[in-house]
Amino acid sequence: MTIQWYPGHMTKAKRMIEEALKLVDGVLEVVDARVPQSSRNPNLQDLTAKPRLIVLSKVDLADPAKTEEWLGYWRSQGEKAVGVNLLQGQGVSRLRSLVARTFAGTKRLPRLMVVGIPNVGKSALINALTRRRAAQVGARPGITRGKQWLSGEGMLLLDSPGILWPKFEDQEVAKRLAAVGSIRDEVLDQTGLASWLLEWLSEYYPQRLSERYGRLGLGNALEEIGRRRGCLLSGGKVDLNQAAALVLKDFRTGKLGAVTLDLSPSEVQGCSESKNT
Ligand SMILES: Nc1nc2c(ncn2[C@@H]2O[C@H](COP(=O)(O)OP(=O)(O)OP(=O)(O)O)[C@@H](O)[C@H]2O)c(=O)[nH]1
Ligand SMILES: [Mg+2]
Repeated sequence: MTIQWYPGHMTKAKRMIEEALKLVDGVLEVVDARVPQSSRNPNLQDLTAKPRLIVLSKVDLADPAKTEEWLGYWRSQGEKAVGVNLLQGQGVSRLRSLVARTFAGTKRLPRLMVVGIPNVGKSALINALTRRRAAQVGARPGITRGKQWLSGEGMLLLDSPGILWPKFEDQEVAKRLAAVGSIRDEVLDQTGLASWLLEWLSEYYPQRLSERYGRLGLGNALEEIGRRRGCLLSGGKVDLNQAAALVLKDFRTGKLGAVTLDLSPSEVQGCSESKNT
């Protein structure tokens, strides 16, 4: 299974972002807390030297200890970083004050572009900051296409389409991004991805798996889950596609617990070097 997804609209979006970056005072880089390292687009980091704040979204779905470690690590590197749960508005006022402090010297209302890979919550963040529902949000990658300035109490915000980079050299990164829903499901081998995820979870979070699906034997976990959950084809064979969709949905909606797929800085050596390329 090789994962690749860099459709034409991303090339266009990247150009649009490059142009818009000239007009802004800073960038809010939205990063998914379940993949704090893998979801940072190396292209975006090269694009601008303007002030940047890292917004770690979906902390409700991530391992809290790892979230704290990542935030602490970035701050120790001189970055500004805040964790948020946009479904409940947690962390949003902290982010607001951080923006106010960071751009206190800017004479006009600071103009910030919200950037990040697909499906990390860029539009949800804009809605939280503007207290409106002007930006379209959806549980699939590739929702935002155009660009639009919105005013958000003390700042002007520009939404942008999620973009990836042309080639995943590290396929582990690609699988993690696919697992959290940042890569279009239609381009994925879902049964391969679900089997990989189950194997990963059985190594790092085994009790979460057994809490959800019961104890799994040494055989094919996906098949066993499919059988237990009644994902069957006529004739009684397990429908692996249906079982895979069920496992991925459970993971993405947090039913397999709060899980972080990337190792934390202390677990990884040389983590200041981007692993995304
Ligand atoms: N659990 C949880 N879900 C969130 C959070 N933030 C956003 N979401 C959900 O994540 C999904 C994607 O949100 P969007 O705001 O559309 O993401 P986006 O980054 O704008 O995506 P594209 O426009 O497709 O690039 C939606 O289903 C949101 O409800 C969060 O903090 N926690
Ligand atoms: Mg969007």
